[in-house]
Amino acid sequence: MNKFSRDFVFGTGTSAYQIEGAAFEDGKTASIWDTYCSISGNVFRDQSGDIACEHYYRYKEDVQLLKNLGVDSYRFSVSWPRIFPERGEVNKKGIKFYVDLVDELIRNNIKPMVTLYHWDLPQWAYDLGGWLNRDIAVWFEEYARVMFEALGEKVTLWATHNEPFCVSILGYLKGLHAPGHKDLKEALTASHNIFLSHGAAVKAFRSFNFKDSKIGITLNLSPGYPLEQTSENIELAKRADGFVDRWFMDPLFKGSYPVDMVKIYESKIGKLDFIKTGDLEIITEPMDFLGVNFYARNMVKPSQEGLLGYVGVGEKMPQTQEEWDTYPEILFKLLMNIKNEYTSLPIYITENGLALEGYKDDAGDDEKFGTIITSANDIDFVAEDGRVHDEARILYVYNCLKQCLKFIESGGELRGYYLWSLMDNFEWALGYSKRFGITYVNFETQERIIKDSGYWYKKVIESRTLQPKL
Ligand code: IFM
Repeated sequence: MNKFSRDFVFGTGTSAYQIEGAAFEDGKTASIWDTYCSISGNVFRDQSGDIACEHYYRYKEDVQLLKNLGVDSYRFSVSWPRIFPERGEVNKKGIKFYVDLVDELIRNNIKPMVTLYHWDLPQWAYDLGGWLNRDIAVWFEEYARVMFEALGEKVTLWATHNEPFCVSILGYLKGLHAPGHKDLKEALTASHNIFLSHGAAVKAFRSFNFKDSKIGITLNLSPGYPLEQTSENIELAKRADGFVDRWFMDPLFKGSYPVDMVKIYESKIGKLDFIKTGDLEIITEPMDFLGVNFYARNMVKPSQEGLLGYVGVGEKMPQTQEEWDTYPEILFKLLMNIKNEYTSLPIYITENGLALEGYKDDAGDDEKFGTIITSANDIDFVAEDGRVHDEARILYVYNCLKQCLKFIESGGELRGYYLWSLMDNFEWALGYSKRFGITYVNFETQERIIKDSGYWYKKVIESRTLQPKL
């Protein structure tokens, strides 16, 4: 089979903090990312999402871009502090922005997919304990209800959260994302409270009795692989899988945390006493779909330098400019594993894409955030013909989409694919040094230029067939 059906959903995605800009407009208050970016040294060249792609002002132009690309659906997120600038205080202007955006999408025949939480926690919520305070499930439910009320069934797909792994592990254990903490117990507490808030929001959603709208969650999954086929390596790969994937899949679909990981974590931080009786029932509130974000696999080798006895290795594999071990073939196995081990729910690939270097200058020299530019093809830039020739991105996405077709052919319920990202944007701690877009953004002028990958994707969507080149 080499053809996607007409009802397969092709889309692209973005998130609020990464594209909107207008950081303090129309009543919006700070999120933890505004605060994190304001501290020198946290982000590449001390950049921020203050202006980003100015999507808040240019959303109509961006909807035309989506229309031009021919996508069926657009995935974006809502900025919680735009809606609730303070605890218990709803901001009508913030709601209006998303109502206008959704209406504009629908007028242009594009189905909206909305993520409620894509990392920009209101600063007020952080000041009250953030994801470490169980009460956050109540605040999140309150916020979710306001959005369900405002947008309701105009939104085809709702996702409660994007990548709880990143929020908890990168934000609370590794100190790489806001709020920049480094504490294992905090990270596990945060992930648990994220799940509680997810369950509460799904339950609230059901009370609206929407007929044409579905709800789920988006997880980033990155299967663990041993560098060598020794029993030690294999055991550690299982552990890596437990750390990144199973810790997040098991509670949602099996109603329990993986026993091997509980044992390891308890040996480090004592009883996981933040898990209370009845919590897993809240967390397993039935959903309608699973969103999977896939970028790379997680190949490991033993090392005492790693918290769990291993470190990740990617050197031998083709890499993106994020230094990720991209390996499209793994996507099929990952999807089959979800189907066989976890759930028969419909799956959407809610993110997949490739980062290329964002600067032609000496960005690669940056000590903390830079990577080494290896060839001209690894940089996204506007060539003399006015185009952006990003063949590497086309090839990567082509290979991933082939894996999607293979899964569908094997009876898998894959309903859609959202390419990350609609346009170049603020790549968190890496600032603007990496570009993920299928549209190039000139951050000086805000000009948008569809890249070759964008034209290629348009052809795929129109024809429903795959070609490795434009
Ligand atoms: O840009 C991010 C996105 O916000 C979440 N998933 C991974 C992307 C690339 O790093």
